[in-house]
Amino acid sequence: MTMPSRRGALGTLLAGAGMATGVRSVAAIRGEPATMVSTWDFGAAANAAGVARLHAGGSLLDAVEAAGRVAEADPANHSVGYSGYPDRDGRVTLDAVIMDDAGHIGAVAALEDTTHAISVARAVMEHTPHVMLVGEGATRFARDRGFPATTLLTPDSEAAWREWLKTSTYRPQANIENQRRPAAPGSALDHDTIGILARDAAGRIAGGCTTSGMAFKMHGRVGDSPIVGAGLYVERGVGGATATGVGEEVVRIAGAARVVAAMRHGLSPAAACAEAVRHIASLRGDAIRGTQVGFLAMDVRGRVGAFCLLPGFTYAVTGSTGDTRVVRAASLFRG
Ligand code: SD4
Repeated sequence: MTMPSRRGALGTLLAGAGMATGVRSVAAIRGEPATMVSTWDFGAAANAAGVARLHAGGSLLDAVEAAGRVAEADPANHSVGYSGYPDRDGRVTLDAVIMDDAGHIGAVAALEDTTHAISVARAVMEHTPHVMLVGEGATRFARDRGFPATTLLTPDSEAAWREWLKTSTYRPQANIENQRRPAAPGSALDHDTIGILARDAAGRIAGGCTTSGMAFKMHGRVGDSPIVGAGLYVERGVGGATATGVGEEVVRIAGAARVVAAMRHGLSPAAACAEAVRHIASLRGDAIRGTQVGFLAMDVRGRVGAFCLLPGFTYAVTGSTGDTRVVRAASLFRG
């Protein structure tokens, strides 16, 4: 078998990414490098909390955790932490991960009865010899570490689940994350996952991801979000990437690790995200029709880029002075 040369493989990667239209890295907020980025519109509030933590002297991990906790505590946000939509058995199960660029990682999957999954993930990182705890073991660990037991299923999310039971059709809806309806905060349209990347002036980087996963999933299902290399990856000297959307498609290609690898080989954050999205499309063909996957990446210089399968994925970029803007990612398909 002839192996492609290193140069040949990179050439293919670059050519593929270059084909994407409208793929551009967001260089900065008014010329300044980004400090923090998060997925979806609600990433703006999360970034504000994270940057405030940095300004107060917190570490990158402190900033990532603070940002994740904003989404987790938001009762109007039905797929992160409190009031997350349950699985098909009516149980709210949370997945989260946190990592820095020095090889420290912690994650939980299928955590129950605990609002701040990202903090439990950090506790796994800091207080166990392991990198991930799941299910009952994760929940027991959270209690042992003093995280309060909280009922995460609210009347709104329970009502949405009971409505879903009438058909029991599992069909993930694209861009449900941004279709928040203040007038109907229990609606099945109210679902989110937050992926976060933070960077300091020295170019060090950390990230996190927290979610209740796909609404009405099978009990025990774990998506991409808590899996290092799928929902999140950061690498010293290169940058970081995070994913959102249908996690099965992200896990299949080790998505975030793939984006970071492409940046390591010289692609911009936007081109790296586009390359990963194109790979999913070529691998899956018709099977991903109507499916959303979005990648968001930031390199060590503070350049930011994103790309997605379907239009509608947005992300929040915060510069070093604290200015934030929400940017719409370019997509492979028109809809
Ligand atoms: C999952 N990727 O569990 C998550 C869901 C998500 O915005 O990102 N929703 O598959």
